[in-house]
Amino acid sequence: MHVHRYERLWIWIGTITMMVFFAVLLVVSFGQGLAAPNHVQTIDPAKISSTPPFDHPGLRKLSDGTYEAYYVGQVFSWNPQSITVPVGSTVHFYVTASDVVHGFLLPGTDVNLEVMPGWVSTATQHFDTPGEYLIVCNQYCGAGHQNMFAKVEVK
Ligand SMILES: [Cu+2]
Repeated sequence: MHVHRYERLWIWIGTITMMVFFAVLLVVSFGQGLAAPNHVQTIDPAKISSTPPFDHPGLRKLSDGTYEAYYVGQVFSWNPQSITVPVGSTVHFYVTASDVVHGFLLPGTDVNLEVMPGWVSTATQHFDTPGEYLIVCNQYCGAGHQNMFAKVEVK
């Protein structure tokens, strides 16, 4: 069967492009460990107030100097309202909701989580710049949605 020169060229360009995309996918998923968020941790939304560590939301310092911050979202507030960490800290955020779907966004950082009742969403952020970082809900959750915010103070 005769395949025209240009057709053969485009078949090769298409094949090589697909191979490059596949290689990028392999490097990003296995080399850099990037993956879609998954439901590693679940929680009964009706029992958050008696399920550690969400029964006492807040900040905990780990032995390696990093921090874990446990947040519970409910209409229309975050618990805790405010945490303070030193400059240069790495904070692992663990966020869940007790009622409806919320969003957990720290503008200017990579932290942007969908927070659903029954699931624990996680993100890690390194804070190199001192200041007050706002946490806002970016999923409309009801009439008081605009009042749903908290802050991270980095000093
Ligand atoms: Cu909201």
